[in-house]
Amino acid sequence: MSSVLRIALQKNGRLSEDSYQLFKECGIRFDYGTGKLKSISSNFPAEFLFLRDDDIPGYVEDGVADLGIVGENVAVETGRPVTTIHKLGFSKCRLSIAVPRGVDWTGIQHLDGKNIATSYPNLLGKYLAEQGVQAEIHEISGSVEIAPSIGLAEAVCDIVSSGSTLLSNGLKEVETIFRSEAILIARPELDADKQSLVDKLLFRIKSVQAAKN
Ligand code: PRT
Ligand code: ZN
Repeated sequence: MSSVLRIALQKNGRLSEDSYQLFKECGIRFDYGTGKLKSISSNFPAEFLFLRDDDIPGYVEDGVADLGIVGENVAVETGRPVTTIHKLGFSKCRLSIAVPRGVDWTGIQHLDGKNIATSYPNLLGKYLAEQGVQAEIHEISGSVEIAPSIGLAEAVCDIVSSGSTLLSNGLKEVETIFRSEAILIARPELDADKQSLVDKLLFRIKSVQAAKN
C-alpha cells in the first residue's frame, strides 16, 4: 500500500482557518468544518486529523500523526521531541509578562518573591531562571488575565496579540519572553516514502509563501 501522510490540525481555534487555507492554496482538497474528526484528501495522499492544539505535539511524537500545525508557544511549552520543519507566518503572537497598570515597573527583579499566573509554566520558569528571578508560578489553564484582580497573583504571563485583553483587565505588558507563530512540526524519523511526500508538500507551501511576498 502506498504511503499516506497523517496531518494533525487544530479542530476549532485560532490556527484552524489559516491552516485549512494553507492547504487549500497548496491545491490540497479535504473536507473541513463538517464536525468530523478525520478527513481524507481527494487529490493528495494525506489524511487530516482535527484535534485540540495542545495534544498535537504528543500525537506527532507518538507517530499517530506524521505532521502537525501548532503555535511555537505550544510546541516549546510541551517540550515534546518533534522537529520544526517550517515556519508558517500566521497566528503571530507573543508571550508576555503583564502587571496591574498602576504598578511602578522597575524591571524584572520586581517579580522576586511574587506570584505569577500563567498557562506556560515551562517557558516562564526557564525565563525567570535565566534572569535570576525567584517567583512563584501559579499554573492556570484559562482566563489568566483575571488573576491579579481576584487576588490570585501579582502578575500574569500570557499570550498577547493586539493587547486589548490586557487593557480591558487593567494590566500593562512589561516584558516579552517569547515570540511565536504557527509552525509545521514533524515526527523525527519518517520513512523514505513519507519523507518524499513531506518534501512535495513543503515545496508547495514555499511556493505559496513566495507568491505572497
Ligand atoms: O481548543 P484548543 O485547545 O485547540 O485551542 P486553544 O483555546 O488552546 O488555543 P487558541 O485557538 O486560542 O490559540 C491557538 C494558538 O493561536 C495559540 O497557541 C497561539 O500560538 C496563537 N495565538 C495567536 C493566540 C493569540 N493569537 C491570542 N490572542 N492564542 C491565544 N490568544 C489569546 C490570549 O490567550 C489572550 O487571552 O487571546 C487573548 C489576547 O489577545 P489580544 O488580541 O487581546 O491581545
Ligand atoms: Zn489549546
